[in-house]
Amino acid sequence: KDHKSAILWFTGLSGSGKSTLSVELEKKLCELGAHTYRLDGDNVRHGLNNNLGFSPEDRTENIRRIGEVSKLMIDAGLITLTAFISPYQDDRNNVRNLVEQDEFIEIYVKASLEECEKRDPKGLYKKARAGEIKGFTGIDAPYEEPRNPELTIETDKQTIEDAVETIVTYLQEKNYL
Ligand code: GGZ
Repeated sequence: KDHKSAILWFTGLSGSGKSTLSVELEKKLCELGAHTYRLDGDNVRHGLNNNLGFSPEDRTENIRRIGEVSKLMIDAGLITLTAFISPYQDDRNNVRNLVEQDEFIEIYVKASLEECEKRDPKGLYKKARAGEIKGFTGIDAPYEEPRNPELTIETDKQTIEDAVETIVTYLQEKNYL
């Protein structure tokens, strides 16, 4: 089945649920016959971007490269799902401006810092609080909330299943699928 290509750009704090949501959404899109590719820390920060850390400059460069790769994937006709904190509004806007207006869908995966810290799946917040990690997003590095995201998903109020449904419905109503 034919579909439009687009970037589904998930942004949010560490532990907000970006990866989980993008994995589950990709499964659903696949079932619906869409051609997708998912970019996340595991396949990008360990490869293409393995020379980058978490300074503001490196985060900006991380997002810039991911944006350029996502743009190539648009040319390939894919729906690309990206799951990165992408804490800076300017960096996200720069990616938005790389592609056509309707090709960039910013999805704010929103959960309170308190909730993310409680989940702490990798124990990183604990380390950041203990001063063992410096410049951790939400603790001693900024997260700029999206000002005009196409969608906001509140993962402390909505199940992943419901969130997937919300996004699929959005894509269908806007004729992406
Ligand atoms: C934030 C960090 C940091 C610092 C390592 N700050 O929960 P995770 O582990 O899997 O997700 C976080 C991931 C963030 O990488 P991104 O490429 O998404 O960041 S950005 O968009 O800002 O470039 C976390 C881990 O890497 N991590 N150190 N200091 N997250």
